[in-house]
Amino acid sequence: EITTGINGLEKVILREIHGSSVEVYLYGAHVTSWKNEQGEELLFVSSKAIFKSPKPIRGGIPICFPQFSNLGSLEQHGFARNRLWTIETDTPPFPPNVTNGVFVDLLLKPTEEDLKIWPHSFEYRLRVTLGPGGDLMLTSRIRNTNADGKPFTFTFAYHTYFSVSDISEVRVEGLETLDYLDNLQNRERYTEQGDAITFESEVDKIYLSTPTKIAILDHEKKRTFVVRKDGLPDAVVWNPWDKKAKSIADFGDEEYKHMLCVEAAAVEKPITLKPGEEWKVRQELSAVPSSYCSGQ
Ligand code: TA6
Repeated sequence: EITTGINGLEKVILREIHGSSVEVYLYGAHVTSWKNEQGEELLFVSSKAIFKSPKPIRGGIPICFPQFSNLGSLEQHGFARNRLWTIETDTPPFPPNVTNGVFVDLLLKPTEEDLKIWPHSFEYRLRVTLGPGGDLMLTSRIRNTNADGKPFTFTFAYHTYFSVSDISEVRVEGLETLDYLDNLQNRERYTEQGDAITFESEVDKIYLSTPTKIAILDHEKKRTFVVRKDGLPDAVVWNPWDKKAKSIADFGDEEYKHMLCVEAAAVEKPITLKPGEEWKVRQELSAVPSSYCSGQ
């Protein structure tokens, strides 16, 4: 269903017969809502989010392309998240055939303006799929359509903001003992300790060569988010905590307690595509009941 969202911005609502739903704005191809069959909101969107170009929406799943963070000359996290995407109906089939559930295909191509800041032609197709069990899958296909024979190189992340009851009672499993670049220490390389990650201060880490599956356990809700990713070797974990949150205008002062970003990404090894080449990646999110008790 295509409808008008905040500030007159168009959004698509995907509804699944058992009651789960997803909302994605054409602005930024930005998923802003993912609800389970009980109607619980699983993503965090700040109460101070500004739904107005050129500001990216604070929360949901920003698409970071063609640049993650400040790893290049573009604006922070690139420009795909503050561009107007279009709905594509006659999309070439997605391999693997991602068609179970309900989905919408969104397309982004660079404008003349974009080509001035990033002189490369591309077609970025994003398929947002809500599966029969309420899983949310994002599948990206990015093709180099340069007519000048030139390759291009980019970095990428699905900058997912999960909604959590209380960040101090959340654990992340799957990143133990991995190397990471610490954004709070000049992106120096460290090695993670041996047990699940917990949170008691600002965290901004790019974990490298991570496993396909990462789990985020919410104690109070007895719920585990599972991130399954394909083609995205890195994972960024971010919580601004109190001081940083206060310094971000579109972030409520206390909201850091109720969110955690775990971002499937390609950062350490930028991706290079030759003309005609296509890069296909995906992340699948599920929210399952878990018997996790904090302090285990
Ligand atoms: O993914 C973590 C990060 O790069 C942090 O360093 C912080 O800047 C966050 O993204 C939010 O960035 P944004 O541009 O959306 O405010």
